[in-house]
Amino acid sequence: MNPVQRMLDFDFLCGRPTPSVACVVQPGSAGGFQKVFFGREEVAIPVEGSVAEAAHAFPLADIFINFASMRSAFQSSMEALRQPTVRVVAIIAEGVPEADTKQLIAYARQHNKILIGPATVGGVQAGAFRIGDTAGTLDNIVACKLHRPGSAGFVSKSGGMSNEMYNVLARTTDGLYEGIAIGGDVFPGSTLSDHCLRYENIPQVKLIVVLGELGGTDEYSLVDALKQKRITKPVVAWVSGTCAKLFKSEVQFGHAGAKSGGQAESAQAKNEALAAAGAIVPTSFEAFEGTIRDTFARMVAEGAITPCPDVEAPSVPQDLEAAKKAGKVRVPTNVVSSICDDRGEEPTYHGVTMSTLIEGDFGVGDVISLLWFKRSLPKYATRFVEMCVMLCADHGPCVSGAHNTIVTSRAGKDLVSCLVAGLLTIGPRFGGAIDDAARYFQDACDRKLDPDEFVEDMKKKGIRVPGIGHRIKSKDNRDKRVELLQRYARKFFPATRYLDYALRVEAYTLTKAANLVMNVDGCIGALFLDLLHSSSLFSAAEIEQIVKIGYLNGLFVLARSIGLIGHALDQKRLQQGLYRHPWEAVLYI
Ligand code: Q5B
Repeated sequence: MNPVQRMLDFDFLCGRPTPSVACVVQPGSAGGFQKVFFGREEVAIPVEGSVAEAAHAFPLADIFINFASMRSAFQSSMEALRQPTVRVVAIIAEGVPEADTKQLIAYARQHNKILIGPATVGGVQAGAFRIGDTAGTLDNIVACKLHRPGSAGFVSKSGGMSNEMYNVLARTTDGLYEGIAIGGDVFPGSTLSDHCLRYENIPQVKLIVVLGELGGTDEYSLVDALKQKRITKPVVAWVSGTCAKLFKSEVQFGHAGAKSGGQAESAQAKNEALAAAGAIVPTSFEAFEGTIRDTFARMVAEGAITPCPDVEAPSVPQDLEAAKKAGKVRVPTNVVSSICDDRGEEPTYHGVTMSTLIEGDFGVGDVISLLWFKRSLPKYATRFVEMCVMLCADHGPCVSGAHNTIVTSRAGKDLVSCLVAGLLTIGPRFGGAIDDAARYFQDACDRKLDPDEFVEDMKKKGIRVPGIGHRIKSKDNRDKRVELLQRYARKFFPATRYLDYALRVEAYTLTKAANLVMNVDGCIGALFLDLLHSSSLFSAAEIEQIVKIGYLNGLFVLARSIGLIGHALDQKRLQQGLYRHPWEAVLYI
């Protein structure tokens, strides 16, 4: 889940009236927005294209949280520090080069700005604002009472230990007011003492808790501040890493800066110095919790702290995905699909894997069988499907579809528009008569109507027999495609009952006019009926459904798309200009 959502969830828990995130900076994506939930409502957080644009558009936003990678964190952080409206920059990335961090630190100090990180989870002001993922899950936040302010100011290097300590503070005090993890780099943007000095000036912070670690000399600045009375509030502090002395050689702990160096950098030396300067230092990490509890209790008893009251946190609605995963809700699906599955390791077409199709002896006919008919068809059938696709791929530039595609291409339109312009001409007269041919031939043949009876019956109804007639093909100029399909079917199909019937219809229509031949649509329609009925692979109900819902025009659409794409590209390749129909080809009436 994205960090903006997590920050807004925290805001909602705190009872903020508005989200703490003003905008998201995404270089090159200005003008958009990111959809996130604020409690139960969805809100749109604006996306700005640069830090400068964001600062200009949102002058009240004074904290810049940088989630950029270590490679780009420096540049964007520097840009943020340069904005007059930006007061604090937090860098989450680990591995930012030390030289870059030093430059950022120098600039921030010169311009009185606060740099948190790099390599930090950030920080949290209880009841007000959190940086990114600080303090973890919403359940943890409520358990640690971070949805409302307490009296403790906390600072540590480690983000993980901060989470641990927020829990400790919730159990031992009235909770956290503000907590910062400065990050474990050798050169943190701000130091433990920087934040302690800030806490000294925040009236709501009554007690300061510090968790340092071995390595570096940061804790000595705190020692100095305590000695110089620049920090007067009670400081309970522990420097972890006392176990380092048990190792014979130098030890490097989790953080880049956490390594046992000289004696002064040891946890023991720093704990001793802090205690000597007036900090309340326990005898061990185990005793840290008790020391905090005792100090807080004493301050309450002395009247230095009036514990902040507990507040019940509102419940943040669970995200659907998380609730689904946890089995808490059931959600109806939006779509039902039964022909393929792309969720597994490899996509399948009706259960057949891509590898099977590619590595076996399969072709487009098999793909159509699986995706359209939801079964594997025998070789003679898939070959027939492929023949239909091959034979109908194109029929010259003058047919309706190709003409439309050509005109569209010459009008400068894109490939998809050209293709669609051509496809949209496919219908009852042009290419889209296969389904109707199958329907009428099947009905007439099954009712054992004499072909002449059928044709005359259609005439009475004013319906042209689908699959019969052609603009240029005729009795003496036969359509080669129809001949090829027939020849194939007679050789490989178990039966050709419907083809035979269609030919008897043709014999009758040819007595009326020479161009009333069985055309390619009629031939495919009749032969598909033969395939469906004679292959024993389809039940009667399935055949009825195939014919009823209209599978067969799909073959022409699929095939002719190949040719139409060819025509669209051809026109572009030939750099043909805008087409204008000649006046003389139009009868003006
Ligand atoms: N008459 C195809 O007509 C066409 C009749 C008929 C009874 C008929 C016409 C028709 C049914 C739809 C059909 C697919 C419009 C065709 C294709 C793909 C293509 C295309 C390509 C490719 C042609 C003259 C006289 C009239 C009509 C009568 C005509 N058809 N009677 N049943 N089917 N067929 N479409 O030439 O007495 O004078 O009024 O609608 O199957 O699209 O290559 O071009 O691959 O791209 O314009 O092959 O047959 O004839 O309309 O002037 O009619 O014949 O009633 O009689 P024509 P019309 P009358 S394959």
